Amino acid sequence: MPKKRTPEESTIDSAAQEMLIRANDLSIGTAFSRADDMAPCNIGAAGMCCKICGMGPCRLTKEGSTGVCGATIDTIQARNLIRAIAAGSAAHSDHGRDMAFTLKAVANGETEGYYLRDIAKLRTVASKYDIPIEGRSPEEIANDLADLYIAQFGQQRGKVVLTSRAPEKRQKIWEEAGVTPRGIDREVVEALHRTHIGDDQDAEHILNHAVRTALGDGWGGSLLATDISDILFGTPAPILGQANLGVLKTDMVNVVVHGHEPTLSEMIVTASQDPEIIEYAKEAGAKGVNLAGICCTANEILMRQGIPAAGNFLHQELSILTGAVEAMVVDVQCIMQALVSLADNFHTKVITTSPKVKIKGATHIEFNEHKALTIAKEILKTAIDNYKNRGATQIPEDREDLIPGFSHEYINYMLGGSYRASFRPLNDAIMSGRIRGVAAIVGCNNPRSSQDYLHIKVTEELLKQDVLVVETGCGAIASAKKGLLLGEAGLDKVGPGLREVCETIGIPPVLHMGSCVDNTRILTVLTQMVEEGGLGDDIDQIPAVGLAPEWMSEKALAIGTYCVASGAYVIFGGTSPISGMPDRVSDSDVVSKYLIEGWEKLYGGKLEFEPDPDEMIQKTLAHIDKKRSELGLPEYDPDRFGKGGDERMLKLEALPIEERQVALYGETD
Ligand code: XCC
Ligand code: SF4
Repeated sequence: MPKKRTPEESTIDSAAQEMLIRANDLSIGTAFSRADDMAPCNIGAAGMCCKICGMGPCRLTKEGSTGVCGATIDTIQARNLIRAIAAGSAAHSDHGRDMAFTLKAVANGETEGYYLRDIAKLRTVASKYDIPIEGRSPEEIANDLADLYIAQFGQQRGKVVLTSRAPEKRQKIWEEAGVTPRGIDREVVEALHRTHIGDDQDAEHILNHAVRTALGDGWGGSLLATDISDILFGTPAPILGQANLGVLKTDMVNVVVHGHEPTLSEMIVTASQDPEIIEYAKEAGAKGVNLAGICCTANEILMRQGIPAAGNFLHQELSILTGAVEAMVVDVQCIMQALVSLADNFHTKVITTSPKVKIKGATHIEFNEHKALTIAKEILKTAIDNYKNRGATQIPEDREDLIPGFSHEYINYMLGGSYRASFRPLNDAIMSGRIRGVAAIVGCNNPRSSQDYLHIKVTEELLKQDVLVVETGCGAIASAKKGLLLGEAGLDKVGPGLREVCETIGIPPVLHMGSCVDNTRILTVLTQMVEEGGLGDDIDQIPAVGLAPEWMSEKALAIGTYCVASGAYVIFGGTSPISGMPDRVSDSDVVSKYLIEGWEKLYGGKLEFEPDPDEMIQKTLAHIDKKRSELGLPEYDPDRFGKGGDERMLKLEALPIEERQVALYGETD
């Protein structure tokens, strides 16, 4: 009999625990209970199964065995991994494609309800590609930018133009390794071609194309998605928000938006504030419409509009379990098919909206940008009409305040002010050792581990060690629910040097930078830190680590890969999809070894799977300290700052810049 975990073992979130008890009482299954019932296939989990042709599936469970075609375990693991990375890149980038088409349509006046909101960003981005901006209307510039971005998908030769935004040295590394992406779609297609039966059968060669594919996502499809989202909906800046199931309201029509693309969710936000809709809700006996987000849709509208987040990935079912949700409106990615049968137990309507995504049994109201506002209102009216069918509800009280919205533009501005916006203070704080280094902690929830546990454990420990943490995706929502995204709330849990920096600038110790597509903001921050000077001349020299403690999606693997290729050390928690046989000696483990040693030699970054959170933390700190020492920075000293450090710093700050630099870092040439 598989072991059934208690609610306390399944999640550290008390709202989730409450809903799991309710699910149990009502005899309703969730991802948590299904994970208990369904042991993962250990052959597939370790990447030892190949099913890409009809001679198989072949399971390579014995040392030295091969598939019917002769494929070795290394080839099979590499092929499985690149296919996952290709799927993840495709998902992100296809989202980017839709954004580019929307931008084009807005520029040509063909949409309803959308505007060019951030003209300054439009001009900044356009000028990176020498698109003329002087004397032209925003629409003309946007039209050119949209054309350029749309062309990146189908481009066959040359290089994806967004890669020119990486540090120069990095671009050369990619050129030399032959992994500069030519066109976003081309690399994904080639990944599929190469892994057809009888094609690329050299694990390292396959994995290098995985890098090229992922770079087309990180420095292509995802980066342009972030650019366009900011142009159309505004570049995020800090705003007060709330997170967890307690944001649902008993006396309002609750509409939960779940998925990824802000084109849908932003329009639903607009429609929910329309007097006609509010009146319609009042006629139905409710006080109005209450919107809440799940997953990255939550992040998109949270950081721009302050719309509350009902929770992260594993909260999608739990929100319906409250009985208080009139409609769950979904678009693409991370939407569990289980929602529809779960919703059958309540009055909740699951509404699919993307032409790409239908779920059997769900209501489909197809969205398109040409009639966006009209469709958004129709969706909300469907939800309001459903209010009268609501039965008994149980909404957990849990709800935390948070401040999201730390775009790279805002970080730049907040550090230096509007006249001298710069990354200098951040670089200085790292160079002096006030901040030991930076950790980007991102990614999903996974019901195979306790929800949020790994994420919070790693985050809290690194904060104590004076590591500044930036977050995106469902990981950011985990920290939000824990109250770590608030200045005051988190600071007593933070090392003394980092605390001083946070207090001086007035920021939380964990910066919420957006959705998963917005991991590109982290790449941009790292690039700007390089350009600011003092931390080496490329991303791999910065004392920084990327972590995805509870990953589950193929997109996470794509993100991890493009971060490694950008120079980062990336650690994934949970299980490794390339672990192979349990008794394998590490020397025969070609694929894992290549992702660590081979990639480090080529890109300065490496990809590791580490299930133990304490090890994750140790490896992160060791890497940060190693990078500090390679840069010749003072060794991290936990007692240097804090009270005593304050006085010293005040004295230092009174000195002229040259003398201050010498006092802090010694003579440099
Ligand atoms: Fe999906 Fe982006 Fe993972 Fe969350 S973190 S479960 S991918 S929603 Ni991206
Ligand atoms: Fe088996 Fe080779 Fe076919 Fe894979 S490609 S299923 S290893 S025969």
